[in-house]
Amino acid sequence: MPTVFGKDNKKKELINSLGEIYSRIEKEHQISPGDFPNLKKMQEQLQAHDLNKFQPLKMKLLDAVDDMLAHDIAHLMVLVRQEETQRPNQVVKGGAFEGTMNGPFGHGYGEGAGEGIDEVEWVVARDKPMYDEIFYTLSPVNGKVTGANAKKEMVKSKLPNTVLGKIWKLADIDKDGMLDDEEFALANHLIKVN
Ligand SMILES: [Ca+2]
Repeated sequence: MPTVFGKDNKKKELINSLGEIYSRIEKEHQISPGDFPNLKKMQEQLQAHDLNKFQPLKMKLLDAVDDMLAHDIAHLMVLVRQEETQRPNQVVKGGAFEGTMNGPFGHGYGEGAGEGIDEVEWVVARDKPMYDEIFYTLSPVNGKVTGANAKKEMVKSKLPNTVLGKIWKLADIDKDGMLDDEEFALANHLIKVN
């Protein structure tokens, strides 16, 4: 889990690997090195940039994305594949979806849980107003919707319960069993990319 030093470490990591990132992007998109900002200058700018000024949403999402990339996406994709091949459900305990393994979620499935993950941060931010509108129809109390209410909305996706349970675990960042507007937006985004 990210620590209080996470932001500084992230910055160091980014600065140190910037050269590598450049060459990877060059290869992947066939861009000539001359089209990039000067490496040294860019590193200096990053050094001077205070990542702590990022909005909480961004930092939360960065952490969540880190987490996903680290282990959850792989797991999620395995679950999706299992559903697609009609193999027996794997038991996943996940917040509001706990104990409802045999609910009416028989035949939803996705295509590539990893799709769009690189852009998850800005995509979520871009679509947030849309998710907010849904959020406020779910009777939030003190800025949060209950697991039961969020679930009512999430099951409309027709995704299998195993996958929704996993998404719930990813999206309920502070693990309080409820979703605030940012967590709800993240949950909806994860549903969308499934
Ligand atoms: Ca929460």
